[in-house]
Amino acid sequence: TGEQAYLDLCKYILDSGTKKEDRTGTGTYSIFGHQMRFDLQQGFPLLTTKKVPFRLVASELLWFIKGNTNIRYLLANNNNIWNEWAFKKWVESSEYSGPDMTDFGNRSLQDESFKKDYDEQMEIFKQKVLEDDSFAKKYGDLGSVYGKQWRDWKTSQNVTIDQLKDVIKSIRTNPDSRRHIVSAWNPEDIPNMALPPCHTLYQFYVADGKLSCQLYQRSADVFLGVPFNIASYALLTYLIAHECGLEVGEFVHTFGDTHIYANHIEQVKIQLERDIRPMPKLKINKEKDSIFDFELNDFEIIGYNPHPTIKAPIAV
Ligand code: UFP
Repeated sequence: TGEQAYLDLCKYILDSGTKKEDRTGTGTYSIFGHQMRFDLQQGFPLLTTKKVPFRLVASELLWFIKGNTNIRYLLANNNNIWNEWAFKKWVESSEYSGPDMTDFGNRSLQDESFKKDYDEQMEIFKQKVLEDDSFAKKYGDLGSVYGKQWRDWKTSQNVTIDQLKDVIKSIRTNPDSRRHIVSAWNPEDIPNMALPPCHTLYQFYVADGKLSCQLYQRSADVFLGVPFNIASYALLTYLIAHECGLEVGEFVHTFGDTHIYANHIEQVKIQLERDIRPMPKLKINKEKDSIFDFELNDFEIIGYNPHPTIKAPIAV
């Protein structure tokens, strides 16, 4: 369990994964179906064998919780993790008149002079999203991503479902229920999404005064995505437990296509050489009750002393 389970998964994929082509053209080593468990009573599962940027995890999660789908909120919090998806929509639109940005993800890795143009256009794009309301509305919004499905799921009858509010209510009023589920997988809406949800569905479970959470992740970039995803759902579990007056139990992370990209292999090997350090703790501002009121400075990570960051290219 815990971080060792993560390292064991990496090792298992390197040893036994099947070479498999993928949508991004990068190529992966992949297995299908896996599960890891994290006991949240032991501490906060932020990996220590490389530095995981908690600030980005937390601001993204708050963005989901608020039901916000516009990258303006993320940019205002200095969080750039969703920029490429919004940028893509902008450079493919008829209003864009800068240099050609086709396949910017791969080209900026391979071509120095293209990367300069790309960085410049991205900077212009970010400023416009931050400063120009109507531009932000049109090009900063990612559409039907997590925040929308969690807080504002539209039914065919044009009724809105707030899954997050509902699940908190059901945990409080009927803790033994086996229906504490939030689904981001909305088949009707998939064509409107930049990226169909990777964290597809999650379920809560209450026993012995503790709240546990299980996530089904359909597709997992084990080196870059998963450390982030573990921390994000652990934080969500802490926040909901806090609001419901429960202790934290376990985070159970269940996977579908579990892969390491071919251009992450060397990085994974470096990480596997490192020793696990003590788990940090999470401190939450006890003066706030509702998860809908939390802001970034209501959380603090204590005792985090990770090994250094390991850089790797992201597949877009
Ligand atoms: N991915 C993650 N975690 C995330 C996220 C994306 O691992 O939170 F948003 C990875 C999984 C996969 C890629 O490598 O992003 C999504 O591609 P696809 O939709 O083809 O599965």
